[in-house]
Amino acid sequence: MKTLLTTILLSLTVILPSKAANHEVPLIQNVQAYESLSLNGEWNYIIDVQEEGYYDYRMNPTRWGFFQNAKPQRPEDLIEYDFDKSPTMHIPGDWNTQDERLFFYEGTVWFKKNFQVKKEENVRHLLYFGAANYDCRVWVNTKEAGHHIGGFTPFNYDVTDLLKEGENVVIVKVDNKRHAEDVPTQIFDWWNYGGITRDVRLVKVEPVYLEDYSLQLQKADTKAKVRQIDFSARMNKKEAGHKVVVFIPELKLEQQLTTDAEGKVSGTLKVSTKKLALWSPETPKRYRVKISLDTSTINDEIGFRTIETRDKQILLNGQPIFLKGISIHNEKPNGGGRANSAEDARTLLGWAKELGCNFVRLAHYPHHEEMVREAEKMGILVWSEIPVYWTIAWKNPKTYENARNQLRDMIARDHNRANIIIWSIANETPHSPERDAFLGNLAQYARSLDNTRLISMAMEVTGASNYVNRLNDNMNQYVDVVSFNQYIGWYRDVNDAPKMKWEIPYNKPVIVSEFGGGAKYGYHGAKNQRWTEEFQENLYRENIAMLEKIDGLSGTTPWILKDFRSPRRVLPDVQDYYNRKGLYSDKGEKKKAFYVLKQWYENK
Ligand code: GCB
Repeated sequence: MKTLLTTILLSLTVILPSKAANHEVPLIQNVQAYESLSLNGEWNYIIDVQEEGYYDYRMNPTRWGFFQNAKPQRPEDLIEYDFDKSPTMHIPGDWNTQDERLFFYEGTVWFKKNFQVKKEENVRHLLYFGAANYDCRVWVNTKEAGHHIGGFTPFNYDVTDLLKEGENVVIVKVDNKRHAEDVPTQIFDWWNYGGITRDVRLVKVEPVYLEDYSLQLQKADTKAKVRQIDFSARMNKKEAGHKVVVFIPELKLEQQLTTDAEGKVSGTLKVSTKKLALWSPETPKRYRVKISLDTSTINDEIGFRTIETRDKQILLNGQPIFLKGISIHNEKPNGGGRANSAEDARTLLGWAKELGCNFVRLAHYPHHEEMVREAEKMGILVWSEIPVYWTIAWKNPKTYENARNQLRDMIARDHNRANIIIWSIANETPHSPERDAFLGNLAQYARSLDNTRLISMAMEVTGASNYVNRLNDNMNQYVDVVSFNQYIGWYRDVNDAPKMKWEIPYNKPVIVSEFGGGAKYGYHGAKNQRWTEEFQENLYRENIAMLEKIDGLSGTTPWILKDFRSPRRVLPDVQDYYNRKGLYSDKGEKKKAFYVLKQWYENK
């Protein structure tokens, strides 16, 4: 018996130190509604090319890592780093544009910030990161809070038990090295901006709080006299008997519910059709909503609308709509760098509005939350996507789990935003049975999380003989809208757009999710001269005329609003590490093709 116990204890001591602590809790809905301490601002950082601060010289995780934030205690102590003597950079922010040594860097950087906490009874603290790209480990007062993978989705840790009264320290290790089994994979056509790229906050919650809630207008006949709004909510604890009240003052709607043993509630609010102003691009009406759990209340502003398809049409609030869109990367409007504020969002979306858009494709990963929120206020519909892009490791179960988590968190963050109408699960993926299984499962998972919106993905057409382009993708059965990217006039068939025909053999609406070509702002010449604004202008004219012939065309999101940084674009004097397919230059100057698209949208 004694020997058995000793064996168990011994094996435990072997296992315990290497087991990562995990304080991660499901993402809190509407984090902005809570009182919180912003941890944005200056953070000390250490560039750690060989991950010296994490692995020992045998590549085992070291107990003496930089997360210890150690200081020499005696004159003879050897400590070969010092956060407080290291430089600082602004968080949120990518490291590439804040330190010229890091412009092309892909690896590990450590960050440190001190902050003050007042411990209070009946308060829990969630440490919330809007996003960190890509692989991120967090320590609070030298204790590991958790490990998160994925560069564009938020995550939060309940760090209550790691905090102390007074000064606290948070240390974050971010690694943006690329790997074949990651999501996205090793190659992608955008800049791999590293770091803590979105806001960090310490959020105050009560011991029992609403982890999630949802308000969603039910679809109905356009003649229905009464409309129904489904409400559901889930607490962080599985406890029955808590009181939840949802209240929409302007509509005088209120419902009181009591949590079940799962800590959940659900109900339906009924409102007369006449009274309810629907959210739409023309009238982006949002209602103030108060949601209380026992004695605490949070506020949201929620719009009500329906989105569905009928044969080859997309119906917003029961009416057919043509989606006048543009694709956007989440990059700052002037000069590059990760966009990370409401102001960046307003500028980018303002440019899309000037183009006449009612729709944006936020490619190729979930954008900053403010992109969605600002678009909602401005009446811009949104396609939101996860970075399942190109050659994903379809057979790897960990890769699938990673993609699934990113999908879950994208939907968890934004499912109360009325302007999001499409969840996109992939972009330009090479066909194979493994890819079909992976994407088929993802599509079903997306639908299980949110069956009120449309599902799509950017597919590819295969060129057939005699100028026929055919869409043939097994994933057609999983999507509500068939979307595809095509580059006739740029990568293919430079002069052939007028002769092209289309075969899209599915009775579903069609979105052309990309088309376009490159031009350097200010470079002029003949329309067959690559990189001139005239070449791009002509390409847009010919493409638009060609796309108009597609049966069921319900929208387009040309590639792309603005020139964006990409390591794949190396041509000197023209690209200089920018993909030049923008209708605006990276500085926000309009190219000639801008006016072609604007005119088409004005007449559509
Ligand atoms: C595509 C990709 C997009 C690229 C674009 C291009 O098909 O979806 O990410 O940036 O083409 O410019 O080649």
